[in-house]
Order: sequence, then C-alpha cells, then structure tokens
Amino acid sequence: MNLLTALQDGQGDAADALRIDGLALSRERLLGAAGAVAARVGGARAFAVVATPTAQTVAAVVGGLLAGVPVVPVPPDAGPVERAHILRDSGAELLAGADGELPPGLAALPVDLAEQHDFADAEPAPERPAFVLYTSGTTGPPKGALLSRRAVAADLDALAAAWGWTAEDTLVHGLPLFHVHGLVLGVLGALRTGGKLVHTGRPTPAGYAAAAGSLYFGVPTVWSRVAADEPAARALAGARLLVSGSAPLPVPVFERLAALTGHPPIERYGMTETLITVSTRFDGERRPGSVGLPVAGVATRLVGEDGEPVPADGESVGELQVSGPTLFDGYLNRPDADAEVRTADGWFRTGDVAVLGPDGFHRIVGRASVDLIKSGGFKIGAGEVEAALRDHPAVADAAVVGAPDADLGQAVVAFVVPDGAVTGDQLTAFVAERLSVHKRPRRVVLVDELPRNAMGKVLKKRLLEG
Ligand code: MCA
Ligand code: AMP
Repeated sequence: MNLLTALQDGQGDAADALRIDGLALSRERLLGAAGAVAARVGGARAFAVVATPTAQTVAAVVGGLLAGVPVVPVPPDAGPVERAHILRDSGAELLAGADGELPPGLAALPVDLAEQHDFADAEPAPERPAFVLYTSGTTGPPKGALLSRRAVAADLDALAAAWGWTAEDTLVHGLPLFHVHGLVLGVLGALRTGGKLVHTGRPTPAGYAAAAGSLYFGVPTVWSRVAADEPAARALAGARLLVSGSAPLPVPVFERLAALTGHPPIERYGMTETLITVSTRFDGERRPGSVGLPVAGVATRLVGEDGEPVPADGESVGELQVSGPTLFDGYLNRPDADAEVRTADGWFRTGDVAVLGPDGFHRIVGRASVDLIKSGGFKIGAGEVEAALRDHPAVADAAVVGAPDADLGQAVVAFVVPDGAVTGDQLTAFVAERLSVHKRPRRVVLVDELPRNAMGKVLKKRLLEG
C-alpha cells in the first residue's frame, strides 16, 4: 500500500504534470522537491503547512507524507486565534509557509523547489496518520481529525473506481488546499492515479473554462457560478466528468449544468472525518438531488431518533451512519468529542439527515444541528463565531445562524445584543481578525434581545424565520 503510487513509479511523466500558481512541474521535479522536505522533517511530531495554493504547499505536503510525519494544513487566512489553536493543538514542531514570529517550540521550514533530493526511505506503515485536518463542531474551536494513510488510500481508490479516474485524466479545480475536497481528493487523488492536475488559483468559471481538463471538482457555489456563465459552462462540454460535493447541489443548478455542458454532474457526499463515502458513478445513473450509492468498502445505515433502523423506502428520514476503511482514527486530544460521534457498535454518526431509496440511492435532506453552517462549501460552527463575537467588549450576547443564500447555500448571519456603541461592520472586522475569512458574518443584525425558550436556549429557527 503505497499512498503516492503513481508519483513514485516514474511512469508516463509529463513536464506539466502539476500546474499551479503560474508554474508547471513534472512529477519527477515535484518528487525531488518533496524529497528535500522529507529529509528535513523526518522525526517531527507534526508538520504544519500554511496551505496557500502553490507548488511549495504541494511539495511540503508530499514531503511530510514521504517522511511519515502527520501533515497539518493551516488555512492561509486563518486569524491569529484560529492559527494559534491549530498550531498548539496539533503539536506541530515545524511550519512551512511561515511568516512573522513563531511561538516557542515551532521552527520555520522554508520550501525551495530548486532543492531536489532523492528520498528513498521505506513507505511508512498504513496505520500512521497522514493528516490532522481541522474541522468545525457546533461549539468550541475546530477539532483535529486524524486521518490515516490507509483511510486516504482506500478512499482515493474507491473514488477512482466510482469515477473511472485514471492516469489519462487531467483534473482541474481551484479549491482551497486545507480541506479534504481540495487537498486529499484534489491533490493526492491526482498524484495517486497518475493523471495531470491543474489548480486554477481560485475556482472561477473563467479559470475552469480555460483549463481544458477532463475531470472537474467544485463545491455547489462554484457550479452555480459556472451555470450562470453560459460561455464558461459551454467550454466544459469537452470534459469527461464534472463532480460536485461538500454541500447540497441545488436541482436547478444540476439541470442547467447538464443542459449547457452535456454532462449531468456526479454528486458525492462525505465529511472530513469519513472522507467521501457516497457517490453517483460515472457509469451509472446521475440523479438530481441524490448522492448515489456507498463507494467500495463503505457501508451506510439510517437510524431514527429512537435508535431503531429506518427503512429504505424513499420517504423515511433518519440520521446517516457510516462504517468502513475510510473513517478517521479520532479527534486529536478530544476523546470526549470522539465518543459522541461513534455508536456502541462502531459506526460513525454523521449528524446528517438522509433518505434511502429501495434502490440504495441516498438523498441528504438536512443536518441534525442548526449550529453547523455550510457556506460556499465551508463548514462553520455557529458556536465558534458566537464566542468570537462575545469577546468584543460591546457585545452582551450573540447568536449565529445559517440563512438560506442563493450563491453560498447558507450565509453566516449574526444576531447581536449590543452593550455599548458598535456597528455591524466593526463586529465583522473583529471576527475576521480572529478566525478565517469565510467564518465572518455576512450580515450582523443588532437586536434588543434574543428569543429563548423556557430552558434559556436561543430559538434559532425563530431568528431564521424573522
Ligand atoms: C468573504 N468576503 C467577505 C466575507 N466573506 N466580505 C465581507 N464579509 C464577509 N463575511 C470576501 C472574500 O474575502 C472575497 O474577497 C469576496 O468577499 C468574495 O467572497 P465570496 O463570495 O465568498 O467568494 P469567494 O471568495 O470566491 O468564495 C466562494 C468560494 C469559496 C470560492 C466558493 O467559498 C470556496 O473556496 N469554497 C470551497 C470550500 C471547500 O473547499 N470546502 C471543502 C470542505 P476578495 O475577492 O478580496 O478575496 S471538505 C468537505 O466539505 C467534505 C469532505 C466534502 O464533502 O468535500
Ligand atoms: P466537512 O466537515 O467540511 O467535511 O463537511 C461535511 C459536511 O458537508 C457533511 O456532514 C454534509 O453536511 C456536507 N456535505 C458534503 N457533501 C454533501 C453533499 N453532496 N450533499 C449535501 N451535503 C453535503
């Protein structure tokens, strides 16, 4: 089980195997740069990488994986509070892409693509962690999900089978490199299958249209923007497969994309903790509003609030639970959080509500918690944003919700009870200084009080209706 099979086998290399940030690199050159990183990170407890969309980031990540050191991607726009949490919690000893002063115990590791090294150490054991990926929960700071090399390899192979993904493909996307979607699928997937990868910097319709790829990845916001840009959409007609995931793809977007490109998109479903577990297939039915069938090796079930199985009748809703080789190994330093998401018989509780058809097709119909928001495909915990707002001296109380949004799926909206003079713009800027850009509220509504039930719990559904 070699995680980076095609990268290391030297077959069929091309001078532009990787295009990113205005550079073109062969797999040999990428491997050489990654080898130089690997030679310097070996033995570190964890290796953090500020995940700008650059070749240096890719070389750093691959270098960490070659050396068997857990890689911790850090969002480049993470504010100081979020960044400090990730660096401290992960125990990272080295940081690639560092700027400014580093906390004690953390050293900068500069990545120079010109530095080439043939790293020939044996493949680390499959149970070793490949990544610690930070993901938001309903409350508190993000949790580090430990993903093993085995889980990553199993998922990429299952997706290659579901999508007919081969060395002949050129994958195109412009997604961030600090999540499963853009990094694990979008970079390691291409390196494992041996195809080419074009990263467009940002996932714009024009960038996708110009890239002339065969396989495209996007979150629904990206596909909705492509579908609204007819020339860009028509330019994708020559592709083989368009894949959507990270949030629900609205049926009208599916239909418009299919009409303009000639390709009904593949929709697939997953989570940071489970990787991608359900997908429609390249050689099967692609049904609007449905994420299809479990991928190879994965099993799913629906469970009701009473803990009883829910029938696969195309109507009954239940919590989706999954099991299989793609599951994570737990949250770093958070056995309490880990226990909450696992059932007594070893299944993972996704917190997503789904319907299962008699034909096995899955439909995701919502989330069990209103406190997990998906905006532009980013998962945002309401509690983390509320805590950031409450740190402001002129905030007495705050509640954050995900309001329906045509472009982003959901938009972060904050209801704030002020305690002194403060404006919405000031509060947005205050959150942006602490957390990642996408977590800051799009809208701040100043209110006299928050609606609460008899137990004192904020009635978020009422805030959304109002
Ligand atoms: C953003 N901006 C804001 C705010 N938020 N300005 C004011 N107030 C705010 N609250 C700024 C941005 O910095 C940007 O500025 C400009 O507004 C436009 O922002 P936006 O509309 O958000 O567009 P965007 O920046 O182009 O972002 C849309 C996006 C992005 C490209 C779709 O959301 C994105 O990259 N999403 C991908 C998320 C993803 O990869 N998720 C995968 C998670 P300026 O232009 O100056 O910079 S992994 C996962 O979910 C599982 C495993 C799975 O299934 O895949
Ligand atoms: P993350 O923690 O960022 O990995 O986000 C995982 C969550 O994204 C899941 O729990 C779902 O709520 C959502 N998600 C991912 N893919 C889909 C999809 N195709 N349809 C609906 N929701 C999705």
